[in-house]
Amino acid sequence: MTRIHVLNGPNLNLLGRREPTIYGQDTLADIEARLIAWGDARKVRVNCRQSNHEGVLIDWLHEAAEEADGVILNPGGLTHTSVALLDAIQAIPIPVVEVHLSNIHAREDFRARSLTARAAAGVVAGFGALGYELAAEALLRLLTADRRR
Ligand code: CA2
Repeated sequence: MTRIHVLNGPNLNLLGRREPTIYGQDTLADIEARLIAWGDARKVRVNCRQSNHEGVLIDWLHEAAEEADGVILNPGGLTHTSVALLDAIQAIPIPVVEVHLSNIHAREDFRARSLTARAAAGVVAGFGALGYELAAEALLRLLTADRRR
């Protein structure tokens, strides 16, 4: 069975409760429930976690290398600042797909630069909550293609 870990970073626990015009009305629990249903329909085990702490996200990336086939990661604001998170993504041998609810290229200049994307297999941005399912689909195809080689 394919195993995907979905990791969400700082402040994403607030989704659906503040700033709905930027980040949409779905809560993180709504998004996670849809991803789990997506996985159930495809025999993919989806494990979802959120932390406001950089070090915890790094520990979870290391753990994913042992326990998952791939990762979907929304690093939140750490996207733009965290060399440590970039190092952790680079250090693990499984693909990481980066997701952003908003189109980070259409916002403030500082959001257009993603440090973490440098190590990502791909990036989905600007599709709101749907982006997580698009990322899951892309990751699954990547993993399936990998296995055929
Ligand atoms: O668009 C995204 O998914 C972001 O990763 C979200 C981050 C932001 O710093 C990135 O530039 C882009 C912010 C997450 C904060 O989430 C909130 C949700 C509701 C209310 C307040 C913050």
